[in-house]
Amino acid sequence: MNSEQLRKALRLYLVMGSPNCGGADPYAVLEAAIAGGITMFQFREKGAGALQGAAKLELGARLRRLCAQHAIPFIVNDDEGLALELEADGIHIGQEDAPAAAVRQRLKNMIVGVSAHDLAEARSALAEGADYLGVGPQYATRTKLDAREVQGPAVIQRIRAGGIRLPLVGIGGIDATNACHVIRAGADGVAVVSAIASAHSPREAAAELLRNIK
Ligand code: 3NM
Repeated sequence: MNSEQLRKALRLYLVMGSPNCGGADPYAVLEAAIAGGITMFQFREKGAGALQGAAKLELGARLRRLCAQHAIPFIVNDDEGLALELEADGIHIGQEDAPAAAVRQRLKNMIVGVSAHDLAEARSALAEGADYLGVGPQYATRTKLDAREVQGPAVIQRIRAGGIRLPLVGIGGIDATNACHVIRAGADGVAVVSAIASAHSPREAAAELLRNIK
């Protein structure tokens, strides 16, 4: 996938694992979200009640197949072994995870996404070979307990003004009411967890988000 294809795929990026689905079946949530129009998916099985070991692998494999059937890029959060095992399209790593340059080196053919919180981190991620950036938290979030201070879309403007043209998504507290501000600040797309995964209708939630960022 080239950079322009990746930019398009990042438009509406669902990030989730079973703890984010409020008791609903993650497979059904992903199926509905795909029907609603999500363009990329990240398997992030983290937090209280997250599956481990074989159960995590099994769920990942089912979600991976579903994405493949619909040509939705499948990204694994922060676990190189799992990304390889699931033949993921890519991996997403945070500032606290393995260094991006080493991951880039080991997973040559995968999409490598990196979380960046300011221009300096965006510059190092670019230098280390990141394919895209996740920038957050844009707004207050209850999904990631160790999220940093809310930055607002202004951080995306600063990263773009600093000359970083890498494909980029905003993340953190994004929903249908505020997604347009993230796009206007210079993001190629929005990454969301709860706005879709905990919605009464993930399909409608995805469709509404998409309408608001067109
Ligand atoms: N990363 P929700 S915020 C996974 O700031 C993640 O890097 C963040 O969840 C960051 O869409 C976040 O429910 C959670 O607010 C986003």
